[in-house]
Amino acid sequence: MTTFASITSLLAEQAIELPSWAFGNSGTRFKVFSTPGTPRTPEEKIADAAQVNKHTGLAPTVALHIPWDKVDNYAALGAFANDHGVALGTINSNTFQDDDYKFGSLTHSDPVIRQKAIDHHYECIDIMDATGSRDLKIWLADGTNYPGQQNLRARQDRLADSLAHIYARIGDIQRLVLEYKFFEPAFYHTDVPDWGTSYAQVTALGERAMVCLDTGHHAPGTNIEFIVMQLLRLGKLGSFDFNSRFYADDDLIVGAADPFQLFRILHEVIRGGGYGEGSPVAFMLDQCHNVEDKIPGQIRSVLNVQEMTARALLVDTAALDAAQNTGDVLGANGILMDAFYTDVRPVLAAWRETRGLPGDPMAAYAASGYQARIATDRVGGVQAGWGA
Ligand code: PSV
Ligand code: MN
Repeated sequence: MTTFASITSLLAEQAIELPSWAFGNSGTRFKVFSTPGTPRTPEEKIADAAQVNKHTGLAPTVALHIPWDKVDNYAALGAFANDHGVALGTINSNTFQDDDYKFGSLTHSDPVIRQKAIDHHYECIDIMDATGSRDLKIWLADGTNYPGQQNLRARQDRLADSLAHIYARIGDIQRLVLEYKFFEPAFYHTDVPDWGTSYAQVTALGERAMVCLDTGHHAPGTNIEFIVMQLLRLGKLGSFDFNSRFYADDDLIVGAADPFQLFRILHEVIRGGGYGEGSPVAFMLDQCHNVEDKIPGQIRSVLNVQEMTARALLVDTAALDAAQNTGDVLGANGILMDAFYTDVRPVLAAWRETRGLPGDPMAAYAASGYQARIATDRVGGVQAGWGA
């Protein structure tokens, strides 16, 4: 039996990157609700993200989305983040909100528009140089709605060519991570629909190009942990965008819809060497808080990841190997379920306190008065929202 004491040093290594856009307003195509205290600037988003780290010790970096988080001076923004106890992380490009990209960006048939999309990525790499960010994350909305609308193969070839230009600009200690999504906003086909396509494209680029797995980007019923295992096995799992879904790309709090799936994913991550400080796998959240308060929504999210990581670390792997190798079907399943059903919340709370953190970060944040303070202080200006 694995004990909690034996996993705390690994738990202490956990770092989960927060998305700046989680702190802005978001919604559906039907309505975006505003929330008192919503940040108006990238600095205010970073200040809010720092609250999550302050109460949990789990979220030392913040990902930016360009142009949503455009500022004049990125080095100054990085210094601002440092002053708040966090650092800037992944830079996300955005080629999905400009009229020129109606029929595609990196895959577009018009070389002028394709170059514009490539240039946007060059700009993102310049920002990475200024912020010290390691990862450029690319998600493309490129795709089509109708059979016959476009030449699928030509688009794939143009994508490979565009990515090669971007990759050539990536610095020695930087990486390109390519995210896949099986549909939306395009409904007939997307140009990077699945892990296999992302894998094929990044493998052609080189070793500093990896796959990003967004847990919300799969068809219902997909065995995501199998994909995790395979990408780790191939050495190409670069990062996660964690969130949870009931139906499509719901972007809900990770672990809320299906905690068991999160546990299974983390079990494969740990087994495959994807966990811990030396691992190439970056844990990130990609979520939107449409009706709940955003800062506690992010605190809940990182705690969910921590709780399922602890349970996955508690799996008795020696016993599991033995059961698996002797064909003990129910024994093996039982060993996994024993870990999954272990309530780690009390021991995690006590352990947090030994590290100078609040045992109950949700309660500590609620008691801090920060939410009321930002609601009072942040009056006027334009609240950040999805796309702003
Ligand atoms: C696309 O659905 C996505 O998952 C990509 O990661 C984007 O950058 C992010 O959402 C923005 O909402
Ligand atoms: Mn994502």
